[in-house]
Amino acid sequence: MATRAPKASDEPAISQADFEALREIERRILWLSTLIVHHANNVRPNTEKSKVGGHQASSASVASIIAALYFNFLQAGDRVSIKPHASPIFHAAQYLLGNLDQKYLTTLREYKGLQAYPSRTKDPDPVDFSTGSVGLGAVAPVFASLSGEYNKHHFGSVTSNRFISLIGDAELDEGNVWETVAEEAISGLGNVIWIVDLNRQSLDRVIPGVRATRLKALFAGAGWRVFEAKYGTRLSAAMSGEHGAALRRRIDDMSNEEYQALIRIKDGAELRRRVSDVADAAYRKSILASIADTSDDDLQPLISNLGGHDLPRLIDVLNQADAVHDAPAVIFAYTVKGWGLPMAGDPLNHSQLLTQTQMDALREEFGIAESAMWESLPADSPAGQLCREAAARLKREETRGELLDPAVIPVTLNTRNPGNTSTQEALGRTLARIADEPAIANRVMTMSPDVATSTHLSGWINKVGVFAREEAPDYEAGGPKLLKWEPSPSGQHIELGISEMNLFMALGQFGLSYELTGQHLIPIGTVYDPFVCRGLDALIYSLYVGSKMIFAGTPAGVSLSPEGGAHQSTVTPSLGIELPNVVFYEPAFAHEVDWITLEAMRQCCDRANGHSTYLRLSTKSIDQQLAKSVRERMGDDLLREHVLAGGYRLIDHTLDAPGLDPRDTVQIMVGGIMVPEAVEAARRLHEEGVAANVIVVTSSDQLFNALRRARRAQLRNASAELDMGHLATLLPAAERRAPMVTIQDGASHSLAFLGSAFGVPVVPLGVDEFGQSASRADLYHAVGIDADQIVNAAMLALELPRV
Ligand SMILES: Cc1ncc(C[n+]2csc(CCOP(=O)(O)OP(=O)(O)O)c2C)c(N)n1
Ligand SMILES: [Mg+2]
Repeated sequence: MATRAPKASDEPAISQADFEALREIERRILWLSTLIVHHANNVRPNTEKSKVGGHQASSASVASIIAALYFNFLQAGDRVSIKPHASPIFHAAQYLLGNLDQKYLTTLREYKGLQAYPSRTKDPDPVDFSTGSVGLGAVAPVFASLSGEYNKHHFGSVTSNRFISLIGDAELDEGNVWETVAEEAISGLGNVIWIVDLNRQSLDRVIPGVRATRLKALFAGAGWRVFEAKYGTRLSAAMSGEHGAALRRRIDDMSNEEYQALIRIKDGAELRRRVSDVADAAYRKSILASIADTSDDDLQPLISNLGGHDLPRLIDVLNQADAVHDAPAVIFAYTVKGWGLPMAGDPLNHSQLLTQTQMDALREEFGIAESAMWESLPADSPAGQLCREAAARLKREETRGELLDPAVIPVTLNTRNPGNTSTQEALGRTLARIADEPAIANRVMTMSPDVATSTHLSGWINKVGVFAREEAPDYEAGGPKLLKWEPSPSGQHIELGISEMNLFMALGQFGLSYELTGQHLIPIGTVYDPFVCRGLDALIYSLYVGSKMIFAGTPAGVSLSPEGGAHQSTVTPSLGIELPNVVFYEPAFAHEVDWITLEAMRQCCDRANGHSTYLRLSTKSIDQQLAKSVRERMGDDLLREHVLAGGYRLIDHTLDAPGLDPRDTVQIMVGGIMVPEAVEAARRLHEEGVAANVIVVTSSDQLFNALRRARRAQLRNASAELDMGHLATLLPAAERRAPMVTIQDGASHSLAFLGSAFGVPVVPLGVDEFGQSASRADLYHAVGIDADQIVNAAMLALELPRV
């Protein structure tokens, strides 16, 4: 890892010449970021007349930090997350580095232009981490660093170096930030540096009180190393003078609100009065003495001289943080929101924009000709030279490790399962089988937020071990153990604390480790299905950034009967359908779990077009014999294709109860583990003379996609032949007028769309109320998904008018 020794504190962090060039860059990115936003809002034609937005003040706040990072501190291999509202100034820096064509500078927030917030999938320049939902982008690099550590231990080399987050101070309000800070699994990561842009302002207000001290203590308490760039060189000098201690005490003790008001007072005499406005006469005298040598004109720049805008101070503190190798580091960089702009420090500056007159004045102040206002720095200037040097230093020429070849992943592992088993147990057995196949197992790793054993990962963990950067002593050695918990650098399971947010952030970053660290991993996570919602924002984030991962939500639904409403998920099937970049499966039988898991792994190998996979599983034991006849009838190859495409016909009345009147056909469409009840209902319906079919919906998501694709194709070309894809296979032409009953251990809404494919009535059964503790039979009866009610629903469906 390329790290540099910290400079001795009496040695300047950079030479005077570099400092001046860096100052020039700082001013140019401040100008360009302000202009990018100005152009988007006030110059570009806007036919809708609605606000475009963009954040001049938030960008200005980090002008110095961005300059210090990109044009001095960063090295190739560093991965950086930039706070959402600094997008304009990030792009300005990328432009000076030659990574962004000038034509994009006028496209902020335009279709296919610069995104509102940095986006790794949609921006034209290299963005390492997407940000936007505050708090999430901030922590992503920590989990990316963990994946880098994992990969170093497993594969030897990585393409990543350090993981850096530039975050807004109000991001520290988000609970997910503290879930990460306190996570045991990330302690000891020595290549993580967070820089908090401490401008004491959020969107609406100046953040009350003197919070920084408390925040620093929270980080330190969690084992992070804390640094600060608090006062700039000038203010530090004034505070170190003969009466300086009084000035330091006065500023240190004042609330954020008061400080923020002071730095906006341009009238020197008034500012002097306010700074020295303390009750104690001796104290007041000392404060006045400490600023006696500062003229009125110079007083405001002195009082607002903060470390977060002092380039040498910033570089020095970055180097100090870099020298920490055994813990993550955080730097509190004190800044002014709107720094250098007329709105500096204004509590309401979050969305404020400079007027054209203010823009002209700023351009003149920076000495930029109107004709050159979009220009980069002159190539022959020291600043231009520094840009070139930085660009050369940051150039990425990365050799990645090998991607797992999907061809080596078999279509089945023929995992052996008992006659009665659950889908959750089946996943555990499939993983244990994968562990026996080194060619595919070496890229697979698992993680779980303290529910590894209760989600059946023990068999896998016993074979592959638990990951830790250092071997841990085994205090339980010798005793009989069902689970071997022996952390070592070769382990392939990471256990997280009970934070579903951390699980999905970690899965997301491990699922991007090929791009971020150069080594391919297939991360598989397990989480109790209701708590998918607990980590949902992080899950959405991870899918949005293009991660390829697998997770099992298990156990799911009211089938987890005695556990009660808090543990019974109902809305997750809809999430599975609606979320992009992930395919949702709800299998019924053990062999389906085997097939889906292997297919999910193959999808993780396709970095461009693959997707993540969500398996919604259960602890409900299912008689595997129920699938015997369909396996014989279809053969496993064809059945597997159908399972992956979204469903298959388990019971076909023409085969299972020949002779029934096809005009009395009803389709029982059953999601996952409600199969036994659907089969029982179909048997009874056959006895009543009803031609019931049972169609197992293994993926409502795939079937909805088939419908959606068909309709989109029709929209494009109304005369083209209708292609309902797998839905057409499941519902052959002769049966397309038959009504449907849909059953799901989850909200009934998520399967109700099936009737719309060919326009038939649907009676949707599912769980549309909060659950409670009870036996499975009692609950099924109470919510209306037992065999009796499926039969009733089928009878009703047959009576409903058909158009
Ligand atoms: C999860 C989430 N909630 C709310 C917002 C709306 N929002 C945008 S910026 C902001 C305040 C950001 O303040 P800070 O992080 O201090 O950044 P600054 O603008 O000071 O640079 C808020 C609440 C958001 N982007 N994400
Ligand atoms: Mg802020």
